[in-house]
Amino acid sequence: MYKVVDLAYNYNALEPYIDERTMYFHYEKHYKGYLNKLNSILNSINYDYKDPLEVLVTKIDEFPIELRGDILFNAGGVLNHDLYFSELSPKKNTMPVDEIKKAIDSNFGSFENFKKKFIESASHVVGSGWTFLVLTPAKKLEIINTSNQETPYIYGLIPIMGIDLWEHAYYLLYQNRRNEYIDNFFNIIDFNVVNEIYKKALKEKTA
Ligand code: MN3
Repeated sequence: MYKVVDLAYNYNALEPYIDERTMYFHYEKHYKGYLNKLNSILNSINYDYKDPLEVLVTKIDEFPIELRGDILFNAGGVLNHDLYFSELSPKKNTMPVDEIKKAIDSNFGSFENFKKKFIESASHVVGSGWTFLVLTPAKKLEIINTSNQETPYIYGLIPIMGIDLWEHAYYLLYQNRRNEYIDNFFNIIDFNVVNEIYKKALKEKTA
């Protein structure tokens, strides 16, 4: 079975930017919901869990056609939330460091320019979806939006950082003020973690 990634901080640790109730429901109910649903579908077909999840989603045509949509949705939900909950922290490492700093500067000109583009992209998501910073097979950084729980891995892109733009991620605290949630994301993103994810991604072979 695929496993939950532990939360490295308390539900209230990201306040005032994300409140305790939102974190509790988001992690305990939404995230674990995707994971439990995915495992239950895969158990129903006696899947052997041979591949890491980011590989499974690239082999979706090996699964029964009637299950592919639900598998992709829930696997994407798990992958996206594994990233989201790991990349956030109350530690205030909110400025790019080391390799990710160099890469952001060379791909976007400056952190300020990157941040502006990321926020602008996020503001264009309609309905439920995500904005991601991804590493392309050519080792470039790009910003993309995806719908629902679509994971960048299905396009051969490795997600480096991502913001959850589903209402369940912000509505209890922000209601309709999604732009405030997007701006505040930059007060709780941990670039030490993003840097480690980036360095790991550089070593991986993309699809
Ligand atoms: Mn979510």
